Amino acid sequence: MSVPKSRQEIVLFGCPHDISSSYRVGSRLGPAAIRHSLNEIEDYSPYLEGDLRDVHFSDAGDLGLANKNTGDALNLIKETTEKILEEDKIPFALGGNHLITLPVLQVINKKYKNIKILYLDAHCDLREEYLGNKLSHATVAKRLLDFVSPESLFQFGIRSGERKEFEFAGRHKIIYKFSRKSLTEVLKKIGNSPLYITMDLDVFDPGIFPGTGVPEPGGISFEEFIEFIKGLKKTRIVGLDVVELSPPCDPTEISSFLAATVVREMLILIGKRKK
Ligand SMILES: [Mn+2]
Repeated sequence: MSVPKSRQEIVLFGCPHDISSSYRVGSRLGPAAIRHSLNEIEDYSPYLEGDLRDVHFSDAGDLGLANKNTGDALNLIKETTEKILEEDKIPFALGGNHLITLPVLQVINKKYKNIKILYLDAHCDLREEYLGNKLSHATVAKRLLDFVSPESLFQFGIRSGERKEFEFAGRHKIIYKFSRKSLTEVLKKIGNSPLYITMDLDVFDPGIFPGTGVPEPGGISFEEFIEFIKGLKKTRIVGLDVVELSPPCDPTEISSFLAATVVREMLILIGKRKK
């Protein structure tokens, strides 16, 4: 099994796909908005005390998904992830809607056995199908369970879904309270296993992050997010994504700046792993 090295390159790539979004589309514009804001904010993070300029990463740009149907879009995301892994780099996908997580993890799951998934989101995403569709941003967690066991999926920030989804999550102990205490419990279960982080930005409270397709009240604060990722310093992150920024939903651009800050923190978190 390939173990990530401390100076392993992280490759950002945009997946501007939102065809399956159920309500407000626009997350296809997410990657471009994140890049734009990332350019504007400071490189230095006073939270993690690290600098983007010390992180070994590159940006592969956006995949050409604009005219592709869902199947073709997912295949192109898969092929791209395969190439990044072949070069022994860490894929960091920018959404797009949450469905883009599926092809990335399908590929990662083939390379790394015993993959664990941290799933930050407002929504369970545990429906078998949504609006007659098995491949949807509202079913993506369920699709992951087609090839990963429920004991390997850890959801945080969840506050919206059908009764059936919460019952399923309860039976399999998938949902955890958003706190350092729960995270510590989960990190014990994860141990040194390869870890994938999928971050649906709607986990944040819509008061600070209105720029998303399906906002849910009662979300986390930025400070809670920072405390959370500080707890991840010793984990073995092998891939990640940040999804569901929909720039048209927030003309003030506050959401884009928050999303870019999240991406900066994630890059620094991985870049700062002990040498
Ligand atoms: Mn969501």
